[in-house]
Amino acid sequence: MKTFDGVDYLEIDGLFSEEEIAVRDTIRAFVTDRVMPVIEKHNREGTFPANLIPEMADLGVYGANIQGYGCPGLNNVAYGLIMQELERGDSGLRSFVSVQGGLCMYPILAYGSEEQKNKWLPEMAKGKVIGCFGLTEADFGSNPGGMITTAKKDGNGYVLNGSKMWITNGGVAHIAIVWAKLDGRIRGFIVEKGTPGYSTRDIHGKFSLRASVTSELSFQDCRIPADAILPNVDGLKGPLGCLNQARYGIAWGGLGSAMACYHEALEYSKTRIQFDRPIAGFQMVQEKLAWMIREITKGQLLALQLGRLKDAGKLKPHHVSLGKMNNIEIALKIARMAREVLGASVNTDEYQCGRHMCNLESVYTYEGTHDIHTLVIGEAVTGIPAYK
Ligand code: TGC
Ligand code: FAD
Repeated sequence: MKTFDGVDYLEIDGLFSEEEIAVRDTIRAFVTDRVMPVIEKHNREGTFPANLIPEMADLGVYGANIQGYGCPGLNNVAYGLIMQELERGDSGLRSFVSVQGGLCMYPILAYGSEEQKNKWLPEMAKGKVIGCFGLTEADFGSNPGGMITTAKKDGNGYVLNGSKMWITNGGVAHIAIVWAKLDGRIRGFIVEKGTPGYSTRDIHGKFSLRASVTSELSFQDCRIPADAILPNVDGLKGPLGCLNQARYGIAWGGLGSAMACYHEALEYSKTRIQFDRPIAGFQMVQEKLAWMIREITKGQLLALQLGRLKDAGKLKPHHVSLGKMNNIEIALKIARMAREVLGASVNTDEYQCGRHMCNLESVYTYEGTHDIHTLVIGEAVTGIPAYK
């Protein structure tokens, strides 16, 4: 496989530490050697490359920014660079890792009991236990606070009823972090696969994130033990607190897709001859390439500042919204522009920008749609929430 040199128009590499660069380059090589040779096949067949799960565990990507419990304890910039490199391969791979770390290990770490942390986190870091995160319901996507899945106290435990929709890793997960209303308040529960009354159904026929498992979760009189509840949080701030972690990673991940598409368009334009010259020599193609490199560079600075703020404990949810919103918007536009540069060639999966473009259409929507993040920023600057 061809090596990937990344994109560094403005000597931004000089702003990273040696350790951050080393982590990035390790994951970059893994994606080049292990992901790129197989990803188009998985995308075509609609399968997740499950054989890579233990290899990624060996690289320490699950809960990479968590301290203790068998996790590497990297800083948040190194963690972000891991997300960038994985999404250079495919958004589905980054999704898998974001859900495992940001949406499943994080709530156990932040809201769980010491017993729950010791039981689950080391096994999840090793990739032996896979998680999924059930917040969205068929009728409650942008408005998760309206959820109708319930938990009822019943003797020494709880009974869950309801369903969750569009859940990444659902069908392959050993545990689900499920958000449900207990006496009208949102609470988190760890539900183990195989619990009677808990079932999953994979969603097929997807246009995007085809190399990722997306499922519906159903709970029918599903009885779970008393120690399944996450004891240290209640209310919508519980799941939204997890989303801050995953959205932060997505801000970096989008750059990976954008870089892959920029690279492909640049290389193609230098070798594609029309009117007896490389199309890279035409002003309108150069305008596209210049726009791509401009926006990638701004996106890199944005992601890096988010990471430095996060490491300093100063990152606010509305900062994360800016990163997720901006970097996925530019990545999607870059993928569409790359598609234009490739002409008809983009119609086959010999080239990757069509796959990235389709993936990014979903990334634009999940973890808070582009418009919801616009409203989060609107609220931050005006003080007036405009969601309802
Ligand atoms: P609102 O009244 O504003 O807030 C309720 C409580 O939550 C607190 N809060 C937050 N806490 C932590 N982090 C945040 N980002 C927070 N945003 C709000 C807030 O302070 C309040 O706390 P308290 O103590 O007063 O109770 O809530 P709202 O109902 O008006 O909704 C606000 C809105 C629309 C921004 C929120 O609902 C939202 O973000 N909606 C989007 C839903 C979403 O992002 N879903 C994602 C599902 S998971 C997913 O897509 C995974 S894809 C994974 C992959 O494959 O990579
Ligand atoms: P809706 O909320 O119905 O929104 C439809 C449109 O209306 C959007 O354009 C939206 O911006 C707009 N809109 C809604 N409310 C407002 C408003 N107040 N103001 C202005 N515009 C508004 N969820 C999970 O819980 N776990 C997962 O692992 C997960 N993985 C996913 C994987 C994939 C591949 C996909 C596609 C989705 C996944 N989701 C997951 C669900 C995802 O988070 C939701 O799709 C997303 O939050 C949007 O909800 P919705 O699809 O119901 O759209």
